[in-house]
Amino acid sequence: QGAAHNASLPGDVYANLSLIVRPPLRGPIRVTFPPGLTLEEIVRKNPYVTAGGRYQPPDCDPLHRTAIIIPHRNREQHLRYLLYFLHPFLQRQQLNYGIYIIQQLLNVGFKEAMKDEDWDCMFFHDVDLIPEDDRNLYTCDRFPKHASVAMDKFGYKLPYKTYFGGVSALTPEQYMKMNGFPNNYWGWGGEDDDIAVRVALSGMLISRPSIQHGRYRMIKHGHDKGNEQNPRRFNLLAKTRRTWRQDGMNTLDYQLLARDLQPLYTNITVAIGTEK
Ligand code: BGN
Repeated sequence: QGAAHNASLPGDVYANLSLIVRPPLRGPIRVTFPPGLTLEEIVRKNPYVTAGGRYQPPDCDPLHRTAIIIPHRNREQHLRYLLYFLHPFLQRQQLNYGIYIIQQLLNVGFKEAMKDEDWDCMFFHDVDLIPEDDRNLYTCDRFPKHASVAMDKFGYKLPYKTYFGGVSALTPEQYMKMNGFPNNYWGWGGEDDDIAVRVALSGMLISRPSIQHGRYRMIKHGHDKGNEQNPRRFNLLAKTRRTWRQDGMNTLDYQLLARDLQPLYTNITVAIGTEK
């Protein structure tokens, strides 16, 4: 670090330097929730984050451009804790990143985020999951990636083999290849399973980080009012094979109401009609 005249250094010294000057990752993160945390405090702790929750490393040229898309409704406290951990986590990974909050469809988040920047990776992130190891890189793989493989609520292992819920990441190409995500799931449950089916139907596999790195702590919460279990999810899931080409990015229909550049995130509000 701090090699002032490295232009004159021989090659093997360069190689050694690249081992010393590597990303400031820390590995395991102790996740505890500070009481009375405010957005102002998070802003103060992240002086390089710019309007709309955007960041670029000040001292290097980032290799990766990652958009984080967080669906969220009436979960202010969860969002605050997630932002508190996520901003420093992404900065240690030296990413060019942006954080987007959407109220409804993940497809809307995808489309609106792509208007800002040529992102090469989209992370779809539950609002109540905090990553516990920064070696879990928020970059994309050759196949759609399921990142939250070890959640505390499932005993730090997958609840079932095809589980794709929590945190997942796709390149725009992978996303479009599977026609994005479904638009017709309302309420809780099934959408993540539908997405896993789409991945397979469009001829892709699922990539995953190791169980040591893909660890997440869930913020405990009671029943979520206004997000009841969706009784139609079994039916919808049974039909995905027939519907995925006709339901997704190619049938996305909404009206943009607001695009609000908050200090720590971009807030997207749209109108999408009601359940059909
Ligand atoms: C599954 C849910 C997922 C949820 C996981 C883990 C459904 C579809 C009908 C089989 N799937 O049962 O959405 O992420 O549990 O909680 O309900």
